[in-house]
Amino acid sequence: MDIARTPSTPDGNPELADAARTPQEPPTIRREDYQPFPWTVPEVSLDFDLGLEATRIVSTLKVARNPAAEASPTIRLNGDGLEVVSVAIDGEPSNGWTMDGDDLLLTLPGEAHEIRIVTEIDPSANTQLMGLYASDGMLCTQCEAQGFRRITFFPDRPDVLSTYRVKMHGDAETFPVLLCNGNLESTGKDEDGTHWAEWHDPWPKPSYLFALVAGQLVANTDSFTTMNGREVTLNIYVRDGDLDRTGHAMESLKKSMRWDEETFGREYDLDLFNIVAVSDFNMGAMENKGLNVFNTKYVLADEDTATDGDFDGVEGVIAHEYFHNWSGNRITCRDWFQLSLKEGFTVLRDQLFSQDMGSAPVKRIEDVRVLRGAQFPEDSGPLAHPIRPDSYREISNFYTATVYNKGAEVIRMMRTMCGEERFRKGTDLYFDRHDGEAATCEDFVRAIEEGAGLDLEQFRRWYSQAGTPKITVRLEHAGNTATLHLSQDVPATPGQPEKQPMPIPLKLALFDRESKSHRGEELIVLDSQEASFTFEGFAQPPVLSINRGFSAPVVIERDIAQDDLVFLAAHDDDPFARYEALQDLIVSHLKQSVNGDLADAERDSARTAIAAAIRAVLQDDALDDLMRGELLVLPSETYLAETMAVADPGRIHEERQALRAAIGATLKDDFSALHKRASAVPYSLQPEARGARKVKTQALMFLAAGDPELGRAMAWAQYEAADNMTDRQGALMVLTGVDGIERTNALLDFYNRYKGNALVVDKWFALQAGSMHPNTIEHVKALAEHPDFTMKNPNRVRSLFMAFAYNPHAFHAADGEGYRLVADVILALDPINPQTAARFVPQLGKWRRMEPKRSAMMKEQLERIASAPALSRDTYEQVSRSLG
Ligand code: 0A1
Ligand code: ZN
Repeated sequence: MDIARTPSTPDGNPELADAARTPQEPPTIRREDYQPFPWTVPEVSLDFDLGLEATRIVSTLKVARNPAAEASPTIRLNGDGLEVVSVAIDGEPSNGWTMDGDDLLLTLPGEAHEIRIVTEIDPSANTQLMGLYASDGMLCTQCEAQGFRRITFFPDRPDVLSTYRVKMHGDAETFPVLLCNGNLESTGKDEDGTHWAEWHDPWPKPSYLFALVAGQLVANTDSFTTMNGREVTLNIYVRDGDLDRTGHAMESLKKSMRWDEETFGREYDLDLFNIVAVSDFNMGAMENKGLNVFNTKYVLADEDTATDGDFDGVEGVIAHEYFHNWSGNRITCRDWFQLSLKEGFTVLRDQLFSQDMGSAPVKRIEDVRVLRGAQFPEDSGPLAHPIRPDSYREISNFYTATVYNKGAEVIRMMRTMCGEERFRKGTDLYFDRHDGEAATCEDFVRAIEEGAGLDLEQFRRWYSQAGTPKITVRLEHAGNTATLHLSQDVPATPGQPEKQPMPIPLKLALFDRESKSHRGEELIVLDSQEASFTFEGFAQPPVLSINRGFSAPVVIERDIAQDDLVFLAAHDDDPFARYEALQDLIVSHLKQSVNGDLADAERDSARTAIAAAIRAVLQDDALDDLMRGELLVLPSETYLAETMAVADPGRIHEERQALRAAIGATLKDDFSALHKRASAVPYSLQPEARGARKVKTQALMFLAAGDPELGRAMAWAQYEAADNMTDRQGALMVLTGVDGIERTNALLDFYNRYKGNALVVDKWFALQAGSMHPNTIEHVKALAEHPDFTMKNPNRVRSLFMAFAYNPHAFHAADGEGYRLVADVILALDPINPQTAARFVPQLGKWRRMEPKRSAMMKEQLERIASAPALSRDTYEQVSRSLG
């Protein structure tokens, strides 16, 4: 069955016809235009006759007029690429329907009716992976945000909540396992080799939380007893052969369930919780009620195939999706502008969980690194938007680091201002007051305000204003008084030329230079454009440690001496502030050297100071290796570019590499000793062993930069000795950056060793595309022709091309070849998977902040994409905003 809704394109290209083509400008949806839906749909019953190439859906909707909305006799049921097979109203076949674009319109005379609609779709032709699609011989769904309308006609908006009864029929051999939301009520066999299962979900939900899975799957089954004694069966479904890699996911799930009870008082509410891993998935995972669907990447892990980072990814994403059961499912969003209501809050919840499961300071630093690497550039570029956007053309484009990660930071600030206990009172009130509702960000803020007893009047600006505030900090000292002068500037962003001051909670401490201690941490809130704060009793000028724990998601511009940064890098008792001091030391040096502001002697002395600070980190016995490893991470090229008004990626790359080489050469003995010590620690998942693995590869990177010959030999030795993926991948990462027989041999060995394992083959592609090797572009072009490469699998596309697009030295090649390549990828991928294609656009969208030559070449590629004949709504929106 064809799911095309537009006629074939003139050249007859079926792929172009298949995806959501937009011959003209797609409309803009505005937050201010929200209207409640005129009808309620209390009950939905779906009957699926499943087939990989043809699935027939009979949908029966009980509808009634919505007393809370303006009455309308017309009901608009959204569709996307659907054709009507038949419609019946109150049991009578009806021809009284019309189409408006993709939507089905019906006129209903009475107060309540029953609508029955039959549709038929071809899941195997669904390359967008939205709606019902075939993946690896099984059927699965993805309905957030607007995928349900690709299955059947429905008011596909999050404020229409219904209970679902679903009957699934399918061939018993092709689909031995039949899963849906809620509880399994009955099963049966038919004589023709088909069987069926009937599921009922008692919790009213919006259509985006609907899910169905059918296929050949096996389960890791376990159970969890909730705080009130409810016994919950837990299943993690995977392909046969993957079962022995599900243990970590199951442990993570049980930990998440316990933690949400203990920390937020949230208990699970069904007798069954199912997770299914699928290999074709646009995102990380999806929180469908009682049936979470996961990208295999966030389920499967064992020591041979997953790195320590992968293990953390599994734990964090399992927790995130599970936590959505309350922050997302029990309380959902009124409309998609409120996305951060569920995503910002759930990211905060998963971050706090991971902090509690491992090292809290290390987790905080990692989260800030993600924010700075992904969200800060978004907030300072053409795609900047508030955490609660005001308009969109395609909602898929707003699953962003701003909505997710800055959204989490905004709620974290509330928590910082009122403290954990009062914050819990606020969230209790929120969950209590809005349970079962489709709520707004304003509802959340009001609940925290009332429950926690916090005045958030001015704080609401964090929801409406985009842009990262810049705080200028100057500390003055006279007599016994230290005076802190602060000012804030919230930069103009698209559509928001003028900004109001935001409340900025800043944790700070003033250090005494002699005793290397302070009198206690204070929290101040800067809520005006400028303010001064005085601190008495300082006979000597203290050293200021500010934005401790990254208490506010802002840029700090501090007027501070290099010696004071060295002091903080060695003595600050706040791990984040210590990390920050070392980063600042390095960033300020690299900015000067990139600009060519340094004479040779100045450069040498700065490098010496940095090397000394790093040696102190290597020698500090009070540090654990996990934290040591964090402190050794050099600021990324992307972050460095972000700190500059106009960036020259070529110079940034050269100077950063030169600094790494200088540190590696100066500290060769220290790093060699560290590598040796760390290599002696046997494999385990305990923090000490994980820390050892982290510093081992860090040491290798510095050594290889300082002495490539030695680095190559050590990396090869680490590769050969590896008994786990963390060490093996770390060594291979270093080897991919340098020429030589070791590189060739290691890449060949790695591929042959893991060629049947898609997730590890993804790593093989990503390591080469993300490599420091000067010929990375040629390697990527050759890899695109590799038999294992396909544009149809998002993980594979990301492993090759996303890794390339986010590899600054390769993407920003001086001749513009990287930009051409990424534009080609966007154009080729757009007809297949527009959501994934559009995710490449922001890299080219950085053109305004690049040096003139690169800027012009990036813009030219955006214009080339813009002029393509039939772009998807997704790509159209991102390209036009990027050029606008
Ligand atoms: N709600 C999910 C994210 C998600 C969004 C859209 C998707 O469609 C392709 C898939 C997943 C989460 O936050 O985990
Ligand atoms: Zn989420």
